[in-house]
Amino acid sequence: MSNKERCGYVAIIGRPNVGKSTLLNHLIGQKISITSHKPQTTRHRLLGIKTENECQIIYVDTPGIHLHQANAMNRYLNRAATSSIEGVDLVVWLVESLHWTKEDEFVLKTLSQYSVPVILCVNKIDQINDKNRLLPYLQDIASKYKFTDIFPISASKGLNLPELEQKIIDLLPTNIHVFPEDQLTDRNERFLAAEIIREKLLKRLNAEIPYRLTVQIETFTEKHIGAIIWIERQTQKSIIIGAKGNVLKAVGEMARKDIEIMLERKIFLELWVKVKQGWCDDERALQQLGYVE
Ligand SMILES: Nc1nc2c(ncn2[C@@H]2O[C@H](COP(=O)(O)OP(=O)(O)OP(=O)(O)O)[C@@H](O)[C@H]2O)c(=O)[nH]1
Ligand SMILES: [Mg+2]
Repeated sequence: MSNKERCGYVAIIGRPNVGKSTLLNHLIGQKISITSHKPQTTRHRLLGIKTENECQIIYVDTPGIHLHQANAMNRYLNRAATSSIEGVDLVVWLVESLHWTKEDEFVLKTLSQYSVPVILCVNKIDQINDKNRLLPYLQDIASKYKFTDIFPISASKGLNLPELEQKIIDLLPTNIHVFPEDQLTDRNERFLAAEIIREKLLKRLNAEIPYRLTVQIETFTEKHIGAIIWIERQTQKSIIIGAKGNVLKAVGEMARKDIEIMLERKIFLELWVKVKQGWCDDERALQQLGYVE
């Protein structure tokens, strides 16, 4: 090991929809984690790795920590998020500017059970018209915890992200690199393809349905990817397929284009919709469908 080599794990934590995955993608400089305007988009812990010169930052994207733990899936999401805090070198905690909620309070309570340093990022500052409102908000949050630092940022616009990254680099421990320098994530193409399909379903479908489905890759060859969209009830099927199959067709086309960009080759994408009764609240079904820590 070169004596200057540095490496550390940085967990990105926060309630759903605050912009964690958007931040991870921007910091890595490539889209790895799916994003959407709906809460509970991220369901699995996922690493985004950035190696530059002597420094390797291993970002950990996590599901949003939330209060309403209605079913086994919700509990899995919270477990996956909170267990990601254990053993990391640093936490980046995201909140949304001017929107403090009970879930943020819950995240704060969770974080205070660990002794890990926490950088607070107040995201979506691009949305604030009256910038004078930001300072009192920052002062109020700053008084809640002993933060290592506080950054007002915009994850989607890239505001203050170089400064945030520099701070993270400054805090990295001396360590040998865990991953080869060209590796961007710990997840394979099969996983990422399933996520891309789920992202398009989140974009295309309204209300509750996206929370009640999951995507499982059945076939993954050079030219052909086949995936099952598992739903909870027969009645959800017609919504996902749409009139004359238009919804499923649109989802398939959008997903195929993104998967082709990721794989850098043409593929044939086939989607099926199948029912697995009540899978969201069934621990065994969850495990079978890849929700394993
Ligand atoms: N205006 C604005 N929107 C943002 C910013 N960062 C993220 N968003 C939007 O916020 C929404 C949620 O972003 P995600 O990155 O999916 O949020 P998340 O925290 O990963 O959400 P979960 O995975 O559900 O916990 C998306 O519509 C993003 O485009 C930002 O800096 N400014
Ligand atoms: Mg996310």
